Amino acid sequence: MKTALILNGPNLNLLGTREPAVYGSQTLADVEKLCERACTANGFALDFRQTNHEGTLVDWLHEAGKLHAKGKLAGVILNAGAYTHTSVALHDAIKGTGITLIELHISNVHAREEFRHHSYISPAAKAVMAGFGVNGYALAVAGLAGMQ
Ligand code: CA2
Repeated sequence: MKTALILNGPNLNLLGTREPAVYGSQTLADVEKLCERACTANGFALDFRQTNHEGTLVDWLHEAGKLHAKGKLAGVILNAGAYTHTSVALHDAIKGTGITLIELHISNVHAREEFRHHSYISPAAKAVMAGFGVNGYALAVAGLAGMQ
């Protein structure tokens, strides 16, 4: 069974505690449960993580590259949070790994502040999902299944 690696970046540990109008009222633990169900339904093992540190995300993407090389990775779903809009390091880490990566945002970043319109992740991603709320995670898992 291949693994779906779902990576969450800075401040996503605060999900459900503030800004419910933008991000909904479900917590990150709720999102993990939703992802468990979606992965079971699609025949994936789930590895679900969150960090507030850019370098840790880079390390996890390198780990994903090694898993991919061994044929054990279905793909990565990455909500890089605010690093989406700033991080050349994440762009570089994704490029060249050969991994299938779906960029995910809970909110529709294009309907928000201009600084959220640019993504360093998009040019290195296979697909981009934004604006479906936390249900976007389940949709992305189904999308990943369709890419196998
Ligand atoms: O819409 C998304 O998923 C974002 O990736 C979320 C990031 C934001 O910087 C991106 O532009 C879009 C922010 C995550 C912070 O999440 C919070 C949730 C609740 C309370 C405070 C922050």
